[in-house]
Amino acid sequence: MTVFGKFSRRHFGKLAGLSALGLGAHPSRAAAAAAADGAAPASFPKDFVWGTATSSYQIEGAVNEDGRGRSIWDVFSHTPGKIEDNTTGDVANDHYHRYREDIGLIRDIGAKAYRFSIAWPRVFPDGAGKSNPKGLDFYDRLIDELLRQGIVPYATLYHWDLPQALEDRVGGWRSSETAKVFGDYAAHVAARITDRVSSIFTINEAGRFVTFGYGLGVDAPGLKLPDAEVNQVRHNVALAHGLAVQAIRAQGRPGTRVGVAENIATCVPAFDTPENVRAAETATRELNAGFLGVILEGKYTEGFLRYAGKDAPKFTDQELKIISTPTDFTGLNIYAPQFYIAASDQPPGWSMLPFPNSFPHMNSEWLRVGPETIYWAPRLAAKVWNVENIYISENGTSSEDKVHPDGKIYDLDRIMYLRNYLRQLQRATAEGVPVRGYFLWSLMDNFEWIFGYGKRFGLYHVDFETQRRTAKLSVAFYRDVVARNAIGV
Ligand code: BGP
Repeated sequence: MTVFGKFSRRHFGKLAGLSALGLGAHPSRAAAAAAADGAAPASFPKDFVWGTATSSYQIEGAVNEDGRGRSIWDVFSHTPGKIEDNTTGDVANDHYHRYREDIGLIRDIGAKAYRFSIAWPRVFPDGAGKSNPKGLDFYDRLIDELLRQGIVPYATLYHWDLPQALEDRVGGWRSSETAKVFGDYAAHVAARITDRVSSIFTINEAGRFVTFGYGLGVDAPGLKLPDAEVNQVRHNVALAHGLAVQAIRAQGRPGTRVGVAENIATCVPAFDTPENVRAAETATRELNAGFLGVILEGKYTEGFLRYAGKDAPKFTDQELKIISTPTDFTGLNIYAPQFYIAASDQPPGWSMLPFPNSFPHMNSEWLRVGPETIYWAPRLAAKVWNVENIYISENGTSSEDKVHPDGKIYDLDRIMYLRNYLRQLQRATAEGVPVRGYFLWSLMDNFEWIFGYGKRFGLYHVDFETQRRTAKLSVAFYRDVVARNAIGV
């Protein structure tokens, strides 16, 4: 009998009991075990960046001010039948005029970072050529005010508001000309703001706007193109990203950091076995091969090209080089589990399991609840592409958010969602997954694309009649997380 054999079940029970009290075994493991139960506070790494996020068309309004050109979302939202509640972003949160007050809301949360986007048609009303001298003035004011209030700006260059002029002239993202002029726009912005902004996201959620805008016709510009053209659109967007990275390196202040913000196709192991985890890794690589993969690997996977067949995008080696210009970080927008993956004996070695109808979702039907998604997505991305700096560039939920007779908004479902997702994010950081920061979508209710004002994602409630902002209960929740850099008590 070995010495280990002498340990009886009782001994084990005793050790387990001691560690549950935090007295025995390995102290940090005991804390981790308790944390997993939702009991003990679980800290995020020192210097973890806490922020909130918004985008230009969703909040700015002022669509006809200071020389702004039209975007594809102006045209789309004004087309009858496209937006659920027949609204537009014409006024939205009137943030163009109320940005000072809105930055005060961020400060009141205690968040030290803010991710906003720049409207390309404010800067180049025709998409290219002559810049609008007043175009970047607003962002100068915004950035200066953020810095004055102690908040670090993170700028996004493209959050879907393509200049309509480019759509009309060259077919928008259908043409590589749009990628080229996006590079020029990136250079122009970088030269102006990188003395004060050191982190820039190029493109937000290509995965969404390419498929929904150009394939399914649901988002602007509302096209239903055949697969070959959709694949070409996605390739052009990836090229735009690469050209922007190079332009920022050339025109920006040395040390400016740049990366993409993508709604990675989220693959979650159906349950945690080594086989399912390996299957989820392979699925993550293949299902993201058309955008994130080509950016991070410099090539389309064989699986992607085989699956696309004659519809595969046309590209050159030179383009692949540009697309995969090294970046400094990778932004992942994480809301819901998209695919539960299991290992399979059949090629390609993994399968997607069907969702039961009873799978729970939040107030937005597409927003299935799967807190573990925010653990697996960065972990798998780090493993598959070896990325070193990950930001959760968006995470959050809609909620019905009715104002209670006492004037308050008790968004307990949002708090439930955030509490569970942040637990899983903490688990990722504690295990060494290199997540450096988190941007909660969104700072305030806003124009939620095809849902208009019908879906509320904000930490702050907005009364769109009066433009009054009111903190929801989740502001108190998030403020506490940020202040303690931890989740749980
Ligand atoms: C992300 C977008 C955000 C935001 C959020 C909510 O995809 O980057 O801009 O809108 O989703 O989505 P939706 O309004 O479609 O419900």
